[in-house]
Amino acid sequence: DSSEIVDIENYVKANQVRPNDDLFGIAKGKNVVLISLESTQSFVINEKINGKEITPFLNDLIKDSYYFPNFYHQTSQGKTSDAEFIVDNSLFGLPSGAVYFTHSQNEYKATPEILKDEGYYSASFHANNKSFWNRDIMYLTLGYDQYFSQRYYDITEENSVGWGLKDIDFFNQSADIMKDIPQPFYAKFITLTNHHPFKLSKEESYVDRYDSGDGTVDRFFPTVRYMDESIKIFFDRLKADGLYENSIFILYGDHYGISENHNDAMAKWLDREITPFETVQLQRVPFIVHIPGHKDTRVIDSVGGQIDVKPTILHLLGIETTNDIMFGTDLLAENRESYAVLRDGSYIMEDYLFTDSNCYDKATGEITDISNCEPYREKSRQHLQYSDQIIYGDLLRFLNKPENFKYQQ
Ligand code: GP9
Ligand code: MN
Repeated sequence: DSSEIVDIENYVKANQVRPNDDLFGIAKGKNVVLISLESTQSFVINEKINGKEITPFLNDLIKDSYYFPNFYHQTSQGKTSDAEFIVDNSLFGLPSGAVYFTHSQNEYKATPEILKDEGYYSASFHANNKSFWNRDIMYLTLGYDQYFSQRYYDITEENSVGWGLKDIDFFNQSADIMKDIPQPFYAKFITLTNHHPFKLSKEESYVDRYDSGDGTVDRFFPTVRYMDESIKIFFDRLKADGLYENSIFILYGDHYGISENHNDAMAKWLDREITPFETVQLQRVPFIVHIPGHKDTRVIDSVGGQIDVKPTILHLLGIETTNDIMFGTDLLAENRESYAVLRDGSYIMEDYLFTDSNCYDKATGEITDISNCEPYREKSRQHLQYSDQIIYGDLLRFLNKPENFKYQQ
């Protein structure tokens, strides 16, 4: 009932972290270009296959950005849609099923809705059927003004592979569409070529396949490389079209591409056994914040996750979040705790990692005394439980309609 939200609100307010004074509002009024990197895990960043970089463009971009090597995806069965949900709401997806399907009629206060009040227009660009993951319905709920789905793209057999339109064609056609959208905008681009089964012709591959003998893992490298190229082309287009300077760029990996079924091939790639500890570490996905013209760029090692993206973006745009119910904290805030909890209850601290009822020392990857993981045990349980309670009970409706809601009943 409505009293539940009071406890949660008190908890969230007591745990808020002050934004970074130097960075708050640094991108005020700028466009936001949000790019979902399909199935991209951090283990490909700054690595080579047969002497060639797997992500040359992202590797360069990182040098001119804030880059977070210890950023985790927090998705579950809702995959890409869970990532979208977490990023836009700073709430977790559900322990099973996809919140995009099961709770699309709830009240939320997602980033597009918040930005609408600041004069922003929001759109999502993705060349798949509009109802996939129930996006057409959920985007309306989340406050998107427009969904440029499959039917807005010219898709032929020639320019398609695997799940659909190839990323290079997707970004080229998206850039055409962008010439006509209002500014400032919050625009999300969901890539697709680097999706299982990672199909791509040899002629279009910029790097070799890996040679583990596990086809899924072997094909993953060329499709990641292809996606990297598509983003380079997109950036070049935005520069040519005069949109680059006026925008900030937020890139995130949506979820793992290589499941635990491929541990043997991954052990070969990493040259070590895939223990439960390594499995959690493999849930790291790239997170890059690129602000054109901004000179303070660095690698930020602290632990974070998709839940932290919303406050990070809003604070860069100079928007206060003190009245929002969020379970993440601004990744650029100075007093932020280095921490992330995954949907399965695993959690990662600065020096320790909890998974599968064991506490691991991150420096060695060895099991250590469980008491080392104790400090974040309750918090981890609480965050997931509160977030679920909000979604199952549609509790944000009590906050979004303050005129109908009395705190003291
Ligand atoms: C489909 C794309 C991929 O539209 O988002 O979905 P996934 O299987 O990764 O959730
Ligand atoms: Mn995906």
